[in-house]
Amino acid sequence: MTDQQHSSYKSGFIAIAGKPNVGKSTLTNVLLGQPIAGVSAKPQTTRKRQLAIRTTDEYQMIFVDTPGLHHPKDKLSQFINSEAIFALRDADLILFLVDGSQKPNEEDRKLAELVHEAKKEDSVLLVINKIDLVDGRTLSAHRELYQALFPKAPLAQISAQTGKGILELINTLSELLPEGPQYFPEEQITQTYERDIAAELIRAACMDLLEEELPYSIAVRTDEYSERENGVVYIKATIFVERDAQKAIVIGRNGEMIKRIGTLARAEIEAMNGKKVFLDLYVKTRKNWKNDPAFLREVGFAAKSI
Ligand SMILES: Nc1nc2c(ncn2[C@@H]2O[C@H](COP(=O)(O)OP(=O)(O)OP(=O)(O)O)[C@@H](O)[C@H]2O)c(=O)[nH]1
Ligand SMILES: [Mg+2]
Repeated sequence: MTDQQHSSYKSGFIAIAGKPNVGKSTLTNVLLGQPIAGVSAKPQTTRKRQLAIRTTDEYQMIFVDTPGLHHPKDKLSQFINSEAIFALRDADLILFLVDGSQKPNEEDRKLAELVHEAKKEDSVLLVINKIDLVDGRTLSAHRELYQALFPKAPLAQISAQTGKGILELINTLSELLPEGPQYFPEEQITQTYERDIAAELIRAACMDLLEEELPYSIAVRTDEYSERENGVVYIKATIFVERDAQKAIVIGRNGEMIKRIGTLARAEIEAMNGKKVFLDLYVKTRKNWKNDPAFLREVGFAAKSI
């Protein structure tokens, strides 16, 4: 890098904020070009802040995928909300993501209020996602309602699923980024270890395949993550549930369900690390783990800053 380039280098933390299920983690993966964040069709998939670092000769964008804010019921939920709030507070830019296929609701409004309270309205970019799901007229009606939440914010419209609008979004972000240093080495794409990402991808597979409330009772711990001589990554992981009845469901009749979870998770992990993966999954019951601080630390919910 030349000195001249260096003086105008841009960088910053961009928090991807939004209510549960609007597509924050899908967008994070698209912006990075590979899966590092767990995605599922159910809300409240993401529990921890995760960085996705995109570095070029001109800029370094550090995206922070956040959990969608929701009503706290236990120690785990308190942790999840604080993760989102810290990310908002520390960000240079807030990418406020909404679901363009629906009108704004109370959750969108509450979150927008939090952003206003944090006096961050000048650093917000409003991004309307899921435009592949609606026709033009509905979209423009919804857009107006969302713009009322942030009247001064620049706007982008995307589909994180099809990739539409993503290049334009990146261009807009690069214009909004402040000048700054390259915080992370250029080959670093996240702050999380592959073994922790693997646990998140396994949990997201559980969330996608299991019905009703059960996914919210799940925690995943990677017990072993090692590369064998033949280049295959061996991963041993334990899926924790809250009750024995849930354990039976996760395993399924003749082990059918755990097999499906393993197949889906393995494909995602292989896309993440670019290697062949052997995945060895176990299921255990751990009563009331959501309120057990020692266990929460064990599965990575330590109150640490990024
Ligand atoms: N049709 C369509 N679906 C999308 C799009 N973006 C995301 N989705 C889907 O929306 C669902 C939720 O996506 P996530 O990325 O997990 O959402 P999130 O905002 O991270 O959710 P939480 O982590 O629970 O807060 C998944 O089923 C995605 O496949 C999009 O542009 N179009
Ligand atoms: Mg998410």
